[in-house]
Amino acid sequence: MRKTTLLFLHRPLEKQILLAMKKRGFGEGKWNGVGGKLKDGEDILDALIREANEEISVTLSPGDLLHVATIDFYFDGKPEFNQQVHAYLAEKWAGEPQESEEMRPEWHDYESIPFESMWIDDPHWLPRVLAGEKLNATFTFDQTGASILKMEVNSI
Ligand code: 8OG
Repeated sequence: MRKTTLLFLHRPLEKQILLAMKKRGFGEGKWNGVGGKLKDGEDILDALIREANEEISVTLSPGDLLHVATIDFYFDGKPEFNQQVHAYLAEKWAGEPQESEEMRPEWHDYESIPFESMWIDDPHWLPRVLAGEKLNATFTFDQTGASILKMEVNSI
C-alpha cells in the first residue's frame, strides 16, 4: 500500500495544535497537518522533515518526531486510492511556521479543533493521540471518501 506522512506540531502545555489550511491539490480547503508522499529513496522521517520545511518553513530533527499512529485507508471499489498514513507529533522545532503557496498554518486549541473542515476520520483518532495514546487504525470509505463504511481504532 502507498505510504504517506502526516505531522502535527503541538504545544502540549498550552494544549494547542498547529493546523494548516491546504490551499491547493488533494485535500484543498481542509485543515490538516503537514506531510505527503515519499519521494524516491526517502524514508518516512526524511519525507516529513522535507515536507515540514517546504510547507510551513520549520526545521525538525528526526529525534523530535514522535510516531503516534499508523492508519490504513481503504476506498471501497477504488483500491488505487488506498494508502497508509504514518502520523507523527512534534513539540520541538526550529523557526516560526510560515505560510507557503500550499499551506496556511494557524494555532488551534485542542478544545476547538475545526473537525467540520477536516478529513472525516480525524475526530476518531486525533483527540486520542493528543491525549497521549498510540494507535493503529483502519478506515474504509465509500468510493468518494465522503462517508466511513467501517472503522477500527486500537491503542497499541
Ligand atoms: O501529497 P498529498 O497532498 O497527497 O498528501 C496528502 C496528505 O494528507 C498527507 O499528509 C496525508 C494526509 N491525509 C490523507 N488522508 C488523511 C486523513 O484521512 N486525515 C488526515 N488528517 N490526513 C490525511 O491522505
